[in-house]
Amino acid sequence: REVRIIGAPTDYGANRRGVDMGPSAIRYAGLADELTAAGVDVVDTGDLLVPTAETRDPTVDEPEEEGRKAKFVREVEDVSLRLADQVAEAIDEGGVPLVLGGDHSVAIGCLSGSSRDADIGAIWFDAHGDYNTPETSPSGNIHGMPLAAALGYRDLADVEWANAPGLSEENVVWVGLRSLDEAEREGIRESEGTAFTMSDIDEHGMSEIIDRALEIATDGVDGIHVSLDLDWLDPNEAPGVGTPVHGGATYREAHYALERVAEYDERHDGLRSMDVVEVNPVLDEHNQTAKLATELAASALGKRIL
Ligand code: DIR
Ligand code: MN
Ligand code: MN
Ligand code: MN
Repeated sequence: REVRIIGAPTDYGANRRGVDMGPSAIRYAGLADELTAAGVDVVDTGDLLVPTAETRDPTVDEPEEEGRKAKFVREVEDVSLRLADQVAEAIDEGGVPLVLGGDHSVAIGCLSGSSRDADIGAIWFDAHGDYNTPETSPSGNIHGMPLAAALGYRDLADVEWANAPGLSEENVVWVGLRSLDEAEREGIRESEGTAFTMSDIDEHGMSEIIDRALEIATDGVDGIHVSLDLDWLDPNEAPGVGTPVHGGATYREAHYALERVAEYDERHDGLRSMDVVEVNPVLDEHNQTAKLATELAASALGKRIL
């Protein structure tokens, strides 16, 4: 199978500039070679054209009502629509799209493209829930909203360009949560998705948690989308992210989880699409986080130790 790399160099969704350099940093860290060594055919389609944030006004088209915030919503819409088309096209042509962020708002286009003609589940490897909406978000940053947008949650229900038609909430699994905003926590508690926190991983171990995550995400669907926010890992491993949170997944826990994704894919051909997001080279140490992103992508796509 062909893995199709699609760069999405956005930084509309986050408040730290630099995450738009993620695709370059990840390529520079040797992604194509790493994937080739993992035994897959790699095609790099280059980057989406993304206007520089400084040339845009973040507040244009923000929801009018008081207390609703979604910065750069017009730009995120434009990128999401084009990205969704590319993701859907890659899948149509028999490939697995591997989208390089950029901030986590790129997951909106991934999920909507991946679920265009299929029922999908999603595994969300992230310190954060990304389940805010313009109403609940304290930051107004869309990188904290992609799952809520894809699921059409609350005030995002009518935002059609952001909704992922074939993604059902029962097949959404968060793995490694440790930082939630207040309203977001409520939302996740009430959601039909399944949330595994870092405490769950402490208690049961990554092996059991990833087992359960795969079982839930893949139940009754055509395939899954895997979203990998590098801040899922502990900042000791992945310092180059905009919103680091202590107490994250270790290097081996992360690899193991993604190796299990590859194993599932090998048996069921069920990894439909993947994104690797929030790598910020400006905050990184010697491209360590980008390097880790390439290694983890390779693990998910079939790299084996033996
Ligand atoms: C925060 C941060 N919950 C927000 N979210 C992040 O802005 O909504 N997601 N960093 O990965
Ligand atoms: Mn995220
Ligand atoms: Mn995060
Ligand atoms: Mn147990």
